[in-house]
Amino acid sequence: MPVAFIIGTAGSGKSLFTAAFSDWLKMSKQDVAVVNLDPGALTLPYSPDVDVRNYVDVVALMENYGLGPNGALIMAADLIADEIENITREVEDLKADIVLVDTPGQMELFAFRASGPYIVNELTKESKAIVYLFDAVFSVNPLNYVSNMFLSAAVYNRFFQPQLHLLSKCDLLPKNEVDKIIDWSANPKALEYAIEQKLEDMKRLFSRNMMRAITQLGLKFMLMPVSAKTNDGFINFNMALERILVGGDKYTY
Ligand SMILES: Nc1nc2c(ncn2[C@@H]2O[C@H](COP(=O)(O)OP(=O)(O)OP(=O)(O)O)[C@@H](O)[C@H]2O)c(=O)[nH]1
Ligand SMILES: [Mg+2]
Repeated sequence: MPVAFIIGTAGSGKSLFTAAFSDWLKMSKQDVAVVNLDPGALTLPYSPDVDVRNYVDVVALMENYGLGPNGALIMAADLIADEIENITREVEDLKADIVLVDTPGQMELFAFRASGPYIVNELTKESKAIVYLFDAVFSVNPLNYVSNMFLSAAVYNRFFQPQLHLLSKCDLLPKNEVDKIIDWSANPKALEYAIEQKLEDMKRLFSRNMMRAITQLGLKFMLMPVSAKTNDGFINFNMALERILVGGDKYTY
């Protein structure tokens, strides 16, 4: 079963995108299952088919081990890795044609510790994709944009899976701002120009050298604009995802 992992910095819109895109796929008669991998989620905008909160209880970990919230989340991530066989069986039993996985709020918990890549590898041996969200409001500033490029390059370096990049929450920006950010992602010269225009001194130097380093690595971050409020951009995104996961076919015939 093909699996897409939705990743992004805290609050970048992972859960709402998972909710909206899974609903959209269902409307197109696609057999989709949704997995919540965030042990710290209090409420979710969708009903998960498989939920790691049934395996670990972050509040209990805090109480029983005297941990703070982040220590408990780290412990939870390791416990989830221990339960991966059961979680995988639960996911497989759903026999869905495409699985969307909503990942933990704090991206570093999933991406930068051993358990995340382990979970990604164990959950399916079939095709998978990482979907990395750039928050549109945060990305308006070239400094933030470059920081996010750096983070998504770091995520790629952890998973080495096909990675798609979304500009999330596009409904919150005027169209010309969205177009500008999309242009930065397609055209390094446009980004360099914005860095020269908007940033000064060390921030300019750092941002320029960071973006050049990433560009020289051959990493491409063509952003696709989406909104989980209006479903804008879902058709384009889905075509790209279908190409990666099922060779351009539909998930469900
Ligand atoms: N306008 C608008 N708001 C959005 C969109 N996507 C998410 N939001 C809002 O952004 C906030 C964070 O969204 P979430 O989906 O919880 O983001 P998340 O990445 O799952 O957050 P954590 O798991 O807590 O890191 C919520 O208030 C959402 O309603 C969008 O496409 N448009
Ligand atoms: Mg979330």
